[in-house]
Amino acid sequence: MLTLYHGATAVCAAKVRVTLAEKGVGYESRPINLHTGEQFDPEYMKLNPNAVVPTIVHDGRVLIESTVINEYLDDVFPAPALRPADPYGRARVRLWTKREDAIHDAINTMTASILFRAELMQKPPEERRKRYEKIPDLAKRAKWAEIMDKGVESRFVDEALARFAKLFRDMEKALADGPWLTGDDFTLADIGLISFFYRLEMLECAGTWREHFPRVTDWFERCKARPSFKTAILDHVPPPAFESYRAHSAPVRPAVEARFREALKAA
Ligand SMILES: N[C@@H](CCC(=O)N[C@@H](CS)C(=O)NCC(=O)O)C(=O)O
Repeated sequence: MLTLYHGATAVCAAKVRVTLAEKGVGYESRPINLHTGEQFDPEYMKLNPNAVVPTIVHDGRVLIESTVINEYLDDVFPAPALRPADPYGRARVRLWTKREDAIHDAINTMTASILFRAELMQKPPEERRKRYEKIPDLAKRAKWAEIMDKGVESRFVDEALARFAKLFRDMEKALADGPWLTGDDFTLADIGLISFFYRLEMLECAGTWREHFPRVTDWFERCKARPSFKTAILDHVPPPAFESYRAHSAPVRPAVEARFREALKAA
């Protein structure tokens, strides 16, 4: 029995849903509403003390951290394999998945500064602070406080854009050797980045990757053509979310894109 605690648009949870979909593994769905703060429910935090999704419970055993969960799922549901059998091949996959926390942090910076901030600014300061004062990780809490104050002018946005620029360059290079990040086979390396790219697309930010990185652009189209993209990502995003993401990003998009071009020069 497999239970997945996840959020509809939560990109880390989507990583796990893609793996489950690729393997055809069903699960009991436990949605956690991140907007209303269900992640801070003490009962949920007994499972995931970081107050984040995803969490799985498999045969009574709890596991957190999307990258670790994906490796676990690949071990316990071996077909189809999402990592090569040989140690060197597995290490090459891990070189990509190791970066996912840093890239996720950058994705979170963009979403928080463009979308969450706009939503929270409509609330009184006291209520606004409550949203992030419960975050257990102090560095993440400080980042949220700065983003609420400065929005896309925050230094965290420049750091995020620099991470994307470096990632896109590295991906473009790697994709010269095959359709997927580690060569001929679709692996956890690819899975770990799909929902992040989709978030960037929804926010329409750093979208100039399409101008500069044709192989990355084609790679993302290949990812979207897989049935798992629809069942694990698209089907979970409520249509109003698209409108909301686009509407909030429109006013800041030109400035963000300009700074992304600067980041590309330095990457
Ligand atoms: N490193 C963690 C990150 C999990 C994470 O931050 N999840 C986000 C959604 S993508 C979340 O639950 N955020 C809730 C919050 O920040 O309050 C993982 O990969 O599982």
